Amino acid sequence: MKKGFIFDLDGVITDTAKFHYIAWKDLAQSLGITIDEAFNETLKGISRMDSLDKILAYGQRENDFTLAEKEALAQKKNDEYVKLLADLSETDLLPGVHDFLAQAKEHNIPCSIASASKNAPMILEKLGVLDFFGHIVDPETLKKGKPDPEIFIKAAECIGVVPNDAIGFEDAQAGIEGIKAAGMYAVGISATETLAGADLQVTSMTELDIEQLLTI
Ligand code: B16
Ligand code: MG
Repeated sequence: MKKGFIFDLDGVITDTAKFHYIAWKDLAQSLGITIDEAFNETLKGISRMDSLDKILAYGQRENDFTLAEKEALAQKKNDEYVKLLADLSETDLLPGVHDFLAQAKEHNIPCSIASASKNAPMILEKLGVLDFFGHIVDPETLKKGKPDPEIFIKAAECIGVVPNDAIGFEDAQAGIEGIKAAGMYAVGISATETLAGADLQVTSMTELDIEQLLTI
């Protein structure tokens, strides 16, 4: 019997990747680097600073900036990203998410968020689902990002569930690897790519049967 659910944010609860893309593309352009949507795919689930490092390396500009300059660039990107989120609302929840969270609440299943995003609390509030979560892991407290299992282990611990009794929901390969390394059941959510190692893959949350999942 499963006792807790751990959710990634971007790509699982809502699709913020398109806004990350616009903000990174503009920043990269200002540095003379052109990125496309395929490159943006490689940034999913990756922290803000690691994303910047990947972009600079892609444009062969990795040795051109001090740490302070890179922090300013990351801040500039985030300022634009946050502006793009201004109109985010409940209508931006991915299909089936609200229903699934409401059912989890009815079953008294605690839920937490394991996202690399420092903007997660603000985004969840705008989406109107913040109250469904007992805990949001602060990515600043982590030693390693996904695919390391640390974030998932913390997310389970904070809602009082042992990893073996938890189910993790992810849209990125690195996330699925982290969930499995944490010793949890992994549900992959993607309509476009096959997530290797997922115990179950669906194209959207509308396909999930909570009663069935709980008995796994
Ligand atoms: P922020 P997830 C990740 O979210 C995004 O997929 C990734 O593109 C982004 O760089 C990262 O959050 C950090 O976000 O700049 O808001 O702190 O998939 O882990 O929910
Ligand atoms: Mg994601």
